Amino acid sequence: MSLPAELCQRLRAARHLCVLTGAGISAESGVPTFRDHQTGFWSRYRPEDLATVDGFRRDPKLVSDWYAERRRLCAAVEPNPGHRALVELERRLPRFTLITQNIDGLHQRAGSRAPIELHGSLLRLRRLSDDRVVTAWDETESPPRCPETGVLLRPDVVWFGEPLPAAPMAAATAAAGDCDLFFCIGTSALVYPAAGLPLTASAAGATVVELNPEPTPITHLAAFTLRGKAGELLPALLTATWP
Ligand code: BJW
Repeated sequence: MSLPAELCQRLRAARHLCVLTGAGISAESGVPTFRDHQTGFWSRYRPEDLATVDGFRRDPKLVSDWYAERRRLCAAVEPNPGHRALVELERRLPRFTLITQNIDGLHQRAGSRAPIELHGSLLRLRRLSDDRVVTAWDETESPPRCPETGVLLRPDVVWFGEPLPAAPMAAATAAAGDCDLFFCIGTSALVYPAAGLPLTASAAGATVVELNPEPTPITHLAAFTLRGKAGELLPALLTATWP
């Protein structure tokens, strides 16, 4: 695979690499993306039924079952070479920030140190009544309820119309505004505010690089666009940069 020599040079010299990942980085592990026309979640389900609080209030069992099924799937799959290449980049560069929209925990399982989770995590639930986070519950109960109070538990994720958690969003915005290289990997860049981060980086003077088999609305910002699968492109980029 031939990769731009200038990109390898900028990566080798990077002071701070900031990476934003989306569902595409986990696709090669066997986790469906959201918007793929054949296999994406939104080709089979309506986002307003499964990824809004109104959908949850209407049918908590349907939504809880969908997240329980995703928890089982994610527990059964493994991080792929794309996740692992990011761990290697973290090890090689003086400063590295990983921001993910994914809730699957695969970056952590690959060994990434402190990924910033913008959309929450599959591995936590929280009480619908007061947002208190719960890490242990009866997985056979649907919808699950708080063991102490009996109130409904919802996934600790960010649904449409909900604000992103303040501290992770602030850390992500600060990193995007203070990096010299920004990689946008496996995201359709359609969902805000995460999709605004490459714009923040670009406006602050960073070189934006897109790794995605398909063009996206942020492609025009990218100085380099690598078309292909993250699990192939990232290891190849590592080898080309540090032969
Ligand atoms: C590969 C590959 C391979 C495939 N290798 N690549 C501004 C403008 C317009 C709208 C808005 C706006 N600001 C806010 C909004 C509204 C809304 C929004 O953005 N809507 C748009 C869709 C129009 N945003 C929100 O509602 C957000 N909240 C908010 O703004 O709150 C404001 C507020 C403030 C104060 C009070 C109250 C409110 C919240 C958004 C939450 C998104 N939630 C979800 C579900 C999370 C939990 C879960 O996972 O179940 O997050 S939706 C879903 O989309 C999920 C994802 O994280 C997110 C992004 O998807 P992603 O990761 O990009 O996946 P895909 O499938 O779209 O793309 C995959 C890509 O991979 C593709 O490009 C492929 O080509 C590529 N690919 N194989 C590399 N091997």
